[in-house]
Amino acid sequence: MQSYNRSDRVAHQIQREVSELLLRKVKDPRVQFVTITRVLTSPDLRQARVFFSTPRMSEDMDKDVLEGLESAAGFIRSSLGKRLSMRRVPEIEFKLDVQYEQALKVSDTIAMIEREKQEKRERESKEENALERAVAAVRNCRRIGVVSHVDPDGDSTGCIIASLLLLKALDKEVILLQEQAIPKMYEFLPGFSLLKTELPSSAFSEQDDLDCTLVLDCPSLERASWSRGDSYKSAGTLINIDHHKDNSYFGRINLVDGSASSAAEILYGIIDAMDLGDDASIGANIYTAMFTDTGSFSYSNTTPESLRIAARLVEAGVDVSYLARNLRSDFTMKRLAFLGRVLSTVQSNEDNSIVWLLGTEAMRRETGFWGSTEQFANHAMRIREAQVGMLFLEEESGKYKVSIRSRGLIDAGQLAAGYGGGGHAKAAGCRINGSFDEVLSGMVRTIELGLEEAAGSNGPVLADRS
Ligand SMILES: [Mn+2]
Repeated sequence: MQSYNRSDRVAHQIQREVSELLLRKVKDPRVQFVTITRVLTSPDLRQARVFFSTPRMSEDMDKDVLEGLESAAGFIRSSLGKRLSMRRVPEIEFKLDVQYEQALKVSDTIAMIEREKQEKRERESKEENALERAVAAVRNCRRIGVVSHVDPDGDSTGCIIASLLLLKALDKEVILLQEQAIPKMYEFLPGFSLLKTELPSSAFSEQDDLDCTLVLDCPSLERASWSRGDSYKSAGTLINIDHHKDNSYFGRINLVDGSASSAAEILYGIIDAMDLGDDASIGANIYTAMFTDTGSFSYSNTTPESLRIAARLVEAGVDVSYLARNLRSDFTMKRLAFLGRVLSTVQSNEDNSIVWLLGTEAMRRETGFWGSTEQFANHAMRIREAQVGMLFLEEESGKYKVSIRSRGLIDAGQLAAGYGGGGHAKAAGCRINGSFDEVLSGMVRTIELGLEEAAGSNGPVLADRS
């Protein structure tokens, strides 16, 4: 476990440190504009090959840079020794990164083409007035399909039910193409029963073409939960309603806005254009979708526009406390009892920058709760000073599942990767074997080193575990 990816990590650190030293400490003008592109270390960590790239064009000048680097190597190595706290600092060899220089030229061109394409699509969808076209398409169709993404969440659920209510009101023949069932926790939503009464798509043959289909909250067609395989070929005019920034504009009509809080916020534009913007049942579904995708109107995607729509929905009679109660109060008695045990274990390091919780098998048995502990780790982050929060969940004796949360100074995904896990910068996880005390002290030490390092740098970091 200790040696997992160690040389990668050391290489990464050397890259960062050498870049930093060149930027701040080495005054030689020859190395002024050098970029350290990557570092390879030998498995025994005795040698490090440091690749660099330079914006200068001629080979003569590359030689100049190399000489500059080589004359600074001694200084860099001794500085590394102090900054990395390694017993033995690797020998350093500098090398021009030819691959990188070529890749740079190619990737610049590709990025430029992609950017132009994306801008063109965005322009087109605005120029052709996508909202008007979508409204006309829905108004003129007879049979219409509705689908959202796999693993439906609050946004997809709200969008689907709001669409069903809208289309029923317009007297359309609606086909629910969603393969995966909508989670039962949303059964409090007005219109939830339509999910059962609407004709399931299985009642239709492949030949029953649809006039048009609403594809909701899906960045691409691959993400859609189609119940008929790739039968979207018979799905008619695809109306793509989405807020993912990486949306592929797969629709005939694309109502895509990466700055919208939710797909529901965009769908509301169609609903309002159909004069149903003040319908409280539809509104409850739109509100629920916005509420969940904005973390109860608390994430940075909460815009003036989303709050304006929310205000209109409240005016229309949407009962916000009823919805919030149903969305938030989703615990069973056993789950809450188990959470209580877990919370009572809370501990932290000296300055509360690292906070951890523990759930044991014994607690499971005592409370009879064996279900999901999703979101439990978030409670550690309720300590204001906490930079990193962790939940250690005993899966069997000597085996722990660790959920990690980070405010951003430490890259949680990288930290987890150091232990064979993975995830995102702010939420990640891994599995660890060993005695709890040992596992814990190892991780706390690693994070403390990282936090120390972060205090003197400006990006997320992860300290070496040696
Ligand atoms: Mn969404």
